[in-house]
Amino acid sequence: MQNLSKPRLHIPVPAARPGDTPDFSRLEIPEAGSVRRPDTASDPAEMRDLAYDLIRVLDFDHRAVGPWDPRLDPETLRRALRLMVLDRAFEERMHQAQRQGKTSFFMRGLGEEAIGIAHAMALSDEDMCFTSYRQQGLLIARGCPLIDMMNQVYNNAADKLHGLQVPLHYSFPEFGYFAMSGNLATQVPQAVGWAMAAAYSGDDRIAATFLGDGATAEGDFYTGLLFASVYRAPVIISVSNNQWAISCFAGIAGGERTTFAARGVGVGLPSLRVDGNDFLAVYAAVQWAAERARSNHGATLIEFVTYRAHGHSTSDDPTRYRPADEFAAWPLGDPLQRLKGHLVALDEWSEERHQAYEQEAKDEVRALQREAEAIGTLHTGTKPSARAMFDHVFEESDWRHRRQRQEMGI
Ligand SMILES: Cc1ncc(C[n+]2csc(CCOP(=O)(O)OP(=O)(O)O)c2C)c(N)n1
Ligand SMILES: [Mg+2]
Repeated sequence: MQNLSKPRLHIPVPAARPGDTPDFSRLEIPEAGSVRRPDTASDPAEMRDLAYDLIRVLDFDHRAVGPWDPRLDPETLRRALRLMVLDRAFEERMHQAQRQGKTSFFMRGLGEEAIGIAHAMALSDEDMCFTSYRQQGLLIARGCPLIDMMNQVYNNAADKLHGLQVPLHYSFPEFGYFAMSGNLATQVPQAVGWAMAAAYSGDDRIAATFLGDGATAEGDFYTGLLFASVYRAPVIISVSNNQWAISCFAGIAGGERTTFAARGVGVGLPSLRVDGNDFLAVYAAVQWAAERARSNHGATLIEFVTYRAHGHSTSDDPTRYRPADEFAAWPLGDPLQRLKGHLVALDEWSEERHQAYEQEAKDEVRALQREAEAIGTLHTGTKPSARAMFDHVFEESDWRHRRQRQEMGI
């Protein structure tokens, strides 16, 4: 037998590299309001089309249209916008602090703020979240004190995690924020298992978990999806497809031939694909999935199509692998500007109010930052004691730890 043409590997390559004109022509953007909204009790087999479509509510004229419009009142919309502004101000300052050598590492969710914040607002505060590192807005929206987050980023003496975790790998169980796992996608089986345990023990809370497009390539993601589907676990699995996994474009994780939402179709999960930069669409999709989970119809997979506007982390230089002006060319825009545009069009917000609130948010963050830095930063002030390495990890101390502690004299 002779092959007609020899098998050759296909290596996906991004549409544009540094110096090229950004090219997002592969992204099909349907009209806002054009995607149907099935009943939350629908059979997943009858809604497979939604995994390949794109749910949008805000059109490019700042109007909210179509069946997914969650019809939020202006005060709720203003709250969402203020949270996005505050989140952005917080992340910007912490990023700057890293550049000044005050912490070792930081990551931003610039351009993806709608996702964490809309989840916090559409879920109940008691629902348990298993996040990746780009949903800091979720914690802010749940009222976690910014100073506690800063102290963790600085790993200073007031860090509630005693310097045991990488900066911004928070753990705030009191805000329904499970200890963040740095190993990609491991949070998916954790969330699914938690949701299974909650359902099994008659707890009516649900779980939500977040991962990136790149992390979907991990086996943990598929294992989690399967368990979530088989046992109808009350969990929402949210994929932020921000087009990049550090320097690998989403095609390397399989985003070239099909959608990330389509991964759920194979295991029989209802799967939605949503404009992640449209706060209203994100809110509506999470609300839909939460209602489904609470009414015993099980899990939902949601892909949020968005763009990672900043570098992956402070250890990354995106100018080495993508055009510098890609975010400006991103066809789904900036989530903060889109929500602001909507509120202004409704005559419920103005440029003056926006500037005033931006200033207020920056001042608040700056004042808290001074407080946190007075306690300590990476190289200044008081630090968690070295002994903390042995405490807070295991419930009961092991003989090896005792010996190591003796060796260190602490
Ligand atoms: C199991 C595992 N493999 C690799 C890494 C290193 N790593 C950290 S973030 C990252 C890229 C993740 O990209 P994506 O899932 O798209 O999320 P994003 O950073 O874009 O939000 C990689 C490879 C890791 N932390 N864990
Ligand atoms: Mg990514």
